[in-house]
Amino acid sequence: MNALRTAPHELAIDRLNRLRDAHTRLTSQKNSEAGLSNGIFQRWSDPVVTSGHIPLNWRYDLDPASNPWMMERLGINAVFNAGALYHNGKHVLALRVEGADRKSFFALAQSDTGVDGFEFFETPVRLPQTDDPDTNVYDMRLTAHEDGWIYGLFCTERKDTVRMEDTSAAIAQCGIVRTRNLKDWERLPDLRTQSGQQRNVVLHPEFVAGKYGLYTRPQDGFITVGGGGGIGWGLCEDMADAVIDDESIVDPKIYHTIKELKNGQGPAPLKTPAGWLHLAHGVRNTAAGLRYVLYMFVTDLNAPWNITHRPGGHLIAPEGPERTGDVSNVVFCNGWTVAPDGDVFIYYASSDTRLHVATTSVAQLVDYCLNTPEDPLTSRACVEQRIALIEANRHSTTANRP
Ligand code: M1P
Repeated sequence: MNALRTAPHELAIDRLNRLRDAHTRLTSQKNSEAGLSNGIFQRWSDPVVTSGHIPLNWRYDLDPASNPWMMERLGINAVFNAGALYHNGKHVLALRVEGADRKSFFALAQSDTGVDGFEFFETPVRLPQTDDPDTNVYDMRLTAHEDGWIYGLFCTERKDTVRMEDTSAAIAQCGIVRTRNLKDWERLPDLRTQSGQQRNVVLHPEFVAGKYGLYTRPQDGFITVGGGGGIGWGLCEDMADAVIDDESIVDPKIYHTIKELKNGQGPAPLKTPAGWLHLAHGVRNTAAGLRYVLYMFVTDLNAPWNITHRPGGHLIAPEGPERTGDVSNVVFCNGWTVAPDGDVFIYYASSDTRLHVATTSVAQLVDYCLNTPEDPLTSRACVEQRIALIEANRHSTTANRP
């Protein structure tokens, strides 16, 4: 066997043609609604973006002379947790792309329909660095703020230098960038709070008493939130020097609920006449590991830290193939868009691997939030809730029609 044999030139050309065909087939595939919805949101048959959607020239050296086997040179492991914004008539995603080397970075892609046809910007985002460079960055939340900037708040992760002997010990904090055109990004200093670690920090889109409002998630450890946790709220004077002195928990984790272990704000909340609509993730522990689901709540229009409605249980939980991936049994969302007609596109990732969309409308989400009973926290009280529903149906003429 000749271990040093070279590939014939035709092999590279043939593989390149086949790769291009397969990529075009995947990226031009039309999406379709997946079955009968629950009336709250509609799932779609195909993920909207996967590792296979990443442009070929981001992964392959396309020159047969330097890549005779037409090998993938820089693999992509996963594409998930995307920030999102409806901007200039397009659904824009700030995707978390994870290379085969485990480092995540941000890539923007946009679509006219919001459910398929996402086209990537020419290159990934070249994120400006602070004096303390990021090791890893992920989960950007995009907020079009009333000050005129589009902010991107994301998790910046660095080695915990106090615990050098533990190679997995890390510190998570909130990095901040802003842009006006989604192409040129200005890096601002990281958010400073009283918490040793922060993740899932989200900027509220409007000023509150002349200040910037932020949803936070203080945590004691890198994975565990520890004794505190919950979704927090704080104000800061200036995003160019963002400091939160007072942080209070507005949505705590609660025993034997979908957010028993930890929770975190998803995208920036949506303003509606009924209040601010919030989407968040809740985590509980199981014998099979952590289970992440999505849930909603509503806050007061004039006091966006004050929860007025808490529909019980999850809105979206992992289903079917969504259940498996790099971190199985996870759905996570940090981006949604609203089209001018009030249609809402919820971009949720499954199992830290791929990105899906669920469609609904502001009207449906408001109805869901206002009319879904709160979690009454005990089995017995849950049974009473269900019997009340059964009783109401017994007396309803529509429900009893043959
Ligand atoms: O692996 C699941 C998720 O874990 C983290 O979220 P949280 O801090 O709320 O537990 C994040 O790393 C997120 O990116 C990831 O999807």
